[in-house]
Amino acid sequence: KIIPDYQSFFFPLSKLDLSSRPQLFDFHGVGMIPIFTANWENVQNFQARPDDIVIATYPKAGTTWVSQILDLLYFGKTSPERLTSLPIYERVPFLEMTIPNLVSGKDQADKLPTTPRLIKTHFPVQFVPKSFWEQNCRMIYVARNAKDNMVSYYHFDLMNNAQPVAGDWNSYFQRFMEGDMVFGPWYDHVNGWWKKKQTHSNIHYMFYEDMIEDTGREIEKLCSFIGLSPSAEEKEMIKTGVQFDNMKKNKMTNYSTLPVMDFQVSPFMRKGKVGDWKNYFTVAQNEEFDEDYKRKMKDPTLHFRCEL
Ligand code: PPS
Repeated sequence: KIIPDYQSFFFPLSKLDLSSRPQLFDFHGVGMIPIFTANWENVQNFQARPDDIVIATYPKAGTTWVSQILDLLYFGKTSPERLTSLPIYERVPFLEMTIPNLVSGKDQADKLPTTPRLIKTHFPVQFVPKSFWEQNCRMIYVARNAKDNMVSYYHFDLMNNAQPVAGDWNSYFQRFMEGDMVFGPWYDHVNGWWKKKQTHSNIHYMFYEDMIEDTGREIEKLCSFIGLSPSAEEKEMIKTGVQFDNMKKNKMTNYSTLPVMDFQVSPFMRKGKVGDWKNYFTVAQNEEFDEDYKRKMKDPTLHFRCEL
């Protein structure tokens, strides 16, 4: 195991003690918390390899889902034991995650024995270490409509004791629109990566809603982007393996091994749906959100679906 102490480190945080929650602070214009900035220099100096694959998302947009798909595509046949014995956060290190006295995401990524190395980040595009661009690495960005993304992030902030206090829904709703979130405003994140994609052909920009609509089709597109041609049987197995209910049951993908998350409050694999925002947004909030959204999202080529 690469990080044997991960769980024991988080154990003290596992009690619901809101006073120990981190405070959001401004970091180069982006809301951050110390566990994502403490190793900044080392993370920025990360030495990428040309075959590294970056999985980038705004938090709660489908990182774990796409990570599991890629891990299955690359290693499902050759080292299936990896998928059944290592949790997703060890197979796909979280680059900027840095916990004092523990191996950092950057060191974990350095030591990954696989080729390619699958590396997760929630960085807005301007924070991506330059070596990834110099090496022309493939990057897979997953975006999710803002309303569902907000609801998912709210539940995550309620249950994850390593995140800032979520507060009540109404204040969270305002904060999301203001962009006072860990990893900054959703709006800047999805737009920043979308713009970068126009000049960087090695970015594959995916949408959570498309994956829900037709997972098989999106796996096909991923395969052609990374240049893999799995058999029809393999693709079928992957599609089944990554269905929401199967990933929710799977201890290696459902984060139940991290006590920092209090599943009594909300599970990591919560609903996995498009349109759950309708259960949280009031009619007035929806109107306010749509008005504000129009002002912020000016690029007509970037289109999200809030329902299917
Ligand atoms: S994190 O913490 O940022 O890495 O979270 P992330 O994995 O990006 O997003 C978590 C949300 O994705 C949903 N999810 C899935 N939906 C459908 N199918 C599958 N297989 C799947 N796996 C994860 C997960 O349930 C979270 O969304 P919500 O809306 O909260 O359920």
